[in-house]
Amino acid sequence: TSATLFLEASQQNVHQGKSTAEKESNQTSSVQKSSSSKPKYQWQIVWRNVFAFLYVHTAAVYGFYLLFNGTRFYTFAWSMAIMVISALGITAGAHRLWAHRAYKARWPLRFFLMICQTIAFQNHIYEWVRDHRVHHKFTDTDADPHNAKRGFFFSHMGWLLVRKHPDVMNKGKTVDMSDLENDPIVVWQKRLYLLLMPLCTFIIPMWVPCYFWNEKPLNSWYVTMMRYAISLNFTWLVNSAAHIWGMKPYDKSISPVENKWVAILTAGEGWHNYHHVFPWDYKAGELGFYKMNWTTLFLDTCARFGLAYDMKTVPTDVIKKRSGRTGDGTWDHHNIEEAR
Ligand code: ST9
Ligand code: ZN
Ligand code: ZN
Repeated sequence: TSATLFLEASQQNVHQGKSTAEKESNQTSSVQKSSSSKPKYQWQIVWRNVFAFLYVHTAAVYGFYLLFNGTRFYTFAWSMAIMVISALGITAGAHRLWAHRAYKARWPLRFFLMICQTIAFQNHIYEWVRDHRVHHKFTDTDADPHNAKRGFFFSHMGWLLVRKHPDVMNKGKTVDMSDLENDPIVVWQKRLYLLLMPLCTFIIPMWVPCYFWNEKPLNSWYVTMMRYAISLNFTWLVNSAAHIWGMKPYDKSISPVENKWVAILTAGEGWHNYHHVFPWDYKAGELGFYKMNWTTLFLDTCARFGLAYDMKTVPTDVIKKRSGRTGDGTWDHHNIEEAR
């Protein structure tokens, strides 16, 4: 009868109301405390990513163990070579070329860097660049995808484990991406990413040791996981450590710092205070210290062969003036190392 229907309906409402309340009370435990003036918003954990990264990191530790227990040396050397190549795809490719347009590249170099970037599995170029441009435009705010104000863990990997803050989407819309939409290599990679990425990141790197020097498939798999986990963590250090520990010779009002260790581990991407002040410099640092910036060495070599051109950089007097005006006083062109 209609009376029972009504009763059932209202009971359902009560039930639904309760479960929503329960959900909310569960979530309040993970409410993010942002600066007191800002309204609180709720984290939404993406469990798929939590489990995926847990697996990658656990498998990486086992891969490390296997390195000393039955893995062939060639397999180790191969995975290190793959790591270096994938790093170039991120530093020279996604970062300096596509995100910042710090130089121009002929199509064979663009194609090579696109493949390298695919090996790194850090999302396709278009998505990587969009997040990165939004990071530069809205650094240290809620619209920054890996806002360093939310602490080491969030800016390191936590931001990949939760849904993005609404500001990232809303303010992110103001970033122009038309140059990438007009680059056929970027568009092609985006379209085929779900096919290309597993091949380039996992299947081919794992198959080569098995086929060419009879590596055990499981050894090859876990060492591949180790290579991927290391390259992710090194990259993430730019967003975490290089926004926390170091000097600010160029602009003391922003969180990015100069961090030598991050530069060493990321092929030259640790000179992050400079990079945020002069993002269009193809060196991503003031000094082309090849020792700690071999991405610059790679790009200079490409330029010598005509594959890269229009390399943008910043004259020292401009840097000097800017440092004098906004730096923390540690800038010194000649003994910048001692100052650190
Ligand atoms: C990874 C990336 O690790 C690492 C980047 C590091 C960058 C470092 C930079 C430093 C310099 C370089 C250093 C190199 C050193 C190399 C050394 C190597 C040895 N703007 O994202 P969705 C909109 S990836 C504008 O799903 P959710 C947009 O409409 C690791 N709009 O948000 C979008 O739709 P569509 C592997 C934006 O649902 C929609 O929102 N990958 C923006 O909140 C939904 O977007 C993974 O683990 C924006 N910025 O999910 C996957 N963003 O795309 C991780 C979004 O259709 N990702 N919109 O246009 C995910 O699972 C999800 O993105 C999520 C957020 C759960 C994190
Ligand atoms: Zn940054
Ligand atoms: Zn950048």
